[in-house]
Amino acid sequence: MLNFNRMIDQNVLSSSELMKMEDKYGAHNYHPLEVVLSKGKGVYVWDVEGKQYFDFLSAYSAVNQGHCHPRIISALKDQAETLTLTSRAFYNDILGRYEKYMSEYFNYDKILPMNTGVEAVETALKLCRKWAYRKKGVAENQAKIIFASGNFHGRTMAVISASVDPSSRKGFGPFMPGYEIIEYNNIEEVKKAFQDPTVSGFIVEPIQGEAGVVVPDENYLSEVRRLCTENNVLFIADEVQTGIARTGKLLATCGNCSCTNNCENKPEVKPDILILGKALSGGVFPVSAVLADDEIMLCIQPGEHGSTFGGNPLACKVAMAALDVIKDENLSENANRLGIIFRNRMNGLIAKTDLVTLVRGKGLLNAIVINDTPESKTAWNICLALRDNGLLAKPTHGNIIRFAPPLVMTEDELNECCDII
Ligand code: IF1
Repeated sequence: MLNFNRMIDQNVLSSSELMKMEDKYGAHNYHPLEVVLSKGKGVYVWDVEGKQYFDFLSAYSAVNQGHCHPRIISALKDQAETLTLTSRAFYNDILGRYEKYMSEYFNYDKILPMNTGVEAVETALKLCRKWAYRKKGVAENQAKIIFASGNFHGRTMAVISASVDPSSRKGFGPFMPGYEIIEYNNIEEVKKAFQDPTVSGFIVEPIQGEAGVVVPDENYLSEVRRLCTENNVLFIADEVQTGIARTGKLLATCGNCSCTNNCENKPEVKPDILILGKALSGGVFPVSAVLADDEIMLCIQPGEHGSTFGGNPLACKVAMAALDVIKDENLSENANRLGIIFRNRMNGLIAKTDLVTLVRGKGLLNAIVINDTPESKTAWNICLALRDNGLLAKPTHGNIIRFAPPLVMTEDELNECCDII
């Protein structure tokens, strides 16, 4: 059908014409894989020439519910024709409902709604500093926040100040003071860092996405939780990528949220501040959120933080539909079950070839490590070959390929993807 359109509509541009247009008129802040997408539905995307692919990246885990999920799209359409934005200068009839929905869904007193993941991370960092001065009693401007090396929390100045990745940080100085960076998945370093009484928060990804899907030891997060409680330090979980069922549970920290997964919830792992984004909207609209209980959340008073689009009615309706889909379609269980199948299939592959040395991940957030140097083009070339065989994925750092399909995938579709890989 798409090819037919091309014959009759002269305005249709080819992939190469469109890539040239982006190159000429767009900033060169990305180096995309050479494929030009024009349609998405469920686990599939199509390029402008009409070729179909499995999407094995899910827009970096933003389309967990699959591309253009009908329930989310109809929520978008309905609200878009009614009221899209009031600003927070006035109340509206959607925000309160959304705030109640989110507080009950994730079991926190309150939510502060934002738009992008990094805005939610910044909001969490500001909340942590406010709490340090108003509740913990740290001297003004002395609050310290601990980050884990290998972290990725977004691209703003305050956040890249904590990055150890030269491509995120080099040439953007001077950097934000008041940070300390410790080794990820090293509980001794947490203990040491917490000796400093000005330390007020520890922000950490339950699984490090951009670092190459690095899964910490089984007891790492519960130990972090225990040490944060003991030392009066806020446990800040960045679940922008790992949240919303991606790792086989509603949250990778599996706080005692209201999900019906009856997974072995360890209430003691519940973060003090929870950061969500990406799939919170099913990839339909930028929606992010920070959740916390009153003792922390009320440290920000009227006029001390905000955003033009934060909590807009359109975003709220889309997010509620996106979370309904997660629950109604049991996407956490599906991700958990398919993730086990996927890793078994990859381990079968590893046994047969020395090109792949390792598969790691949880749920449907996985990565394989290619047996070559990070500087080599091998992982990139493998992704080009995957593309030519109908599956889209992209390397993270050099020799690591992340695999993160939409959570609505069926077992047959997953096996078909494993056959392609
Ligand atoms: C890019 C990947 C990178 C995130 C976590 C906050 C944010 C992200 C754990 C900020 C965003 C995106 C950004 C995008 C590529 C992608 C990414 F890991 F997901 F693949 F970069 F690490 N916390 N991750 O992963 O959210 O402001 O982007 O909405 O910047 O290239 P954002």
